[in-house]
Amino acid sequence: MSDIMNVSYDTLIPNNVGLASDKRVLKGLEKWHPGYINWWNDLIPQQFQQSLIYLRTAVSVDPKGWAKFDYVKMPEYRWGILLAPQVEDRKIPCGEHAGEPVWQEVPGEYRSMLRRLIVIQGDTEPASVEQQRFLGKTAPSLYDLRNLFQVNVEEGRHLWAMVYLLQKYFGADGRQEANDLLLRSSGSEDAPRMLGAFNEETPDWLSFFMFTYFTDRDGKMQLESLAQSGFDPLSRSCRFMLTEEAHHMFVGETGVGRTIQRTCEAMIKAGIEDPYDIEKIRALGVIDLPTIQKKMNLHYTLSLDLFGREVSTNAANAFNAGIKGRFMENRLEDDHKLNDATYGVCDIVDGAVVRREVPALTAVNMRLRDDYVKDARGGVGRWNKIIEKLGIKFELKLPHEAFNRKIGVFADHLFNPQGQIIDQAQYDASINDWLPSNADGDFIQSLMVPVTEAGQYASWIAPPRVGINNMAGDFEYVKLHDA
Ligand code: BYC
Ligand code: FE
Ligand code: FE
Repeated sequence: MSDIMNVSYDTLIPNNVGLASDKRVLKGLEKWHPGYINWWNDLIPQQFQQSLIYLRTAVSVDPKGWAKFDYVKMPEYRWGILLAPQVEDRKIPCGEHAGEPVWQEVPGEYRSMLRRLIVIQGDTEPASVEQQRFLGKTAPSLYDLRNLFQVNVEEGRHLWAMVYLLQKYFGADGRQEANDLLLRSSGSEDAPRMLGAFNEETPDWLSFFMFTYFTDRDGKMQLESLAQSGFDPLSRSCRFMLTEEAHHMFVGETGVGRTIQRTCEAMIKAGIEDPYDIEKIRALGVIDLPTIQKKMNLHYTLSLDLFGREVSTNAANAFNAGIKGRFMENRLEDDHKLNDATYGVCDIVDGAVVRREVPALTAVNMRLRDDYVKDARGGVGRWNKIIEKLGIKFELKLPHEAFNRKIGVFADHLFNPQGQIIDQAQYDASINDWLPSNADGDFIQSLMVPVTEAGQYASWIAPPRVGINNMAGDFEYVKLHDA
């Protein structure tokens, strides 16, 4: 593997892991490949499989020039297996083995823990593509359609990344897990995806943007933690996945931002000042800000559930083993062992939400969630700037973490978005003001009409400020194949 920067295209599966000379793994992956292609072909509507889409493909792991843009038919996308360059003399960054050389092979005592984390990570990737499978039919522009498919093919590649680790390092049970990743499916009754949020629907484009903002951001946080793993192949795999992840969150942030912008512009043009004048605003063919707030409440809280329980022995074990670190573990300044440290976790005492100190080792999930909340706030601030600049009096706010939760200490009680415990009657009376109702969903659905002319956008969303790869405003991002 002299030249890790360059990707070999001489096998069916592009890679920088020397697959050509690793016959066992190459064979395993070639065996897995048809099932993957079938999964893809069954999932994505046929008309789009034939279309030419302006996609970026990872062709190198050099941060300065890793991607190439070109028209591609999706089934011909080169899903590659790419690891970020090895860091020389890298040490296990945390836990009881902190400071020892990283593992290049699976440490036997942590095998099942490691496999479980890789399988969970792998499971979310195809799940998101399944959740987004119907959106192509209602894309508000060719630009957005291209972005959807870009995200989808890269989530497909992330699945490949985890399948490679399973096949290379986990033998027969790894191959079994790799096969099972194609058997489970989002929302299925018999074989659902593993984590809650990945069995929810992504019914419309506003949900898609919220999902890529909030849920892909959980992906970012989890990948950052797994990039700290003492199991070096996992670390390198996740480090490269993170370079792709940035675009997914960009799609989310700008998508929501453009939606907000269009709403505010339409209100001003029509002389509507009150953001709660919902009927009038909706009649303009845009999504009112309170409904955008409700969508945000939903996707944010679903994503919070993905951090697991506030106090978790699973998380403590993974950290202590050096299998999963904290966010930016290598930049933190403590002993990286957490033997005596404590951390404040959310809890409920006498009906009020409080922070309670617990051993920091058991609070690793809570800490990552705290880091996530900080990270997620940034974009909300930028969305509010758009509203403010256009002169509308309205502020989007992240709801309290206790609201609408299914996992952890908050799951057993009902809360309002301010974080106060409420009873069922209060909840029922207000829930339609806090989460999207069926009527809200129907209204948004009514706006989801496809726009397929280059440079044109649906009524409810503003054009982007810059094109992908600096393309002009009327660039044809997708050459559609007639259905
Ligand atoms: N749903 O001790 P706890 C992405 C289970 S997203 C269902 O807190 P732990 C992407 C839990 O499994 C990133 N079950 O668990 C984004 C456990 O069950 P068992 C995906 C849940 O392990 C967009 C029990 O409850 N990657 O990449 O500390 C598009 C006790 O909980 C849930 C990862 O998540 C839930 N939400 O924490 C595409 C990284 N939460 O084992 C892609 C790998 C908890 O007792 N995963 N449970 O039967 C992990 O690090 C951990 O498994 C979790 C859970 C943080 C998810
Ligand atoms: Fe991903
Ligand atoms: Fe992603």
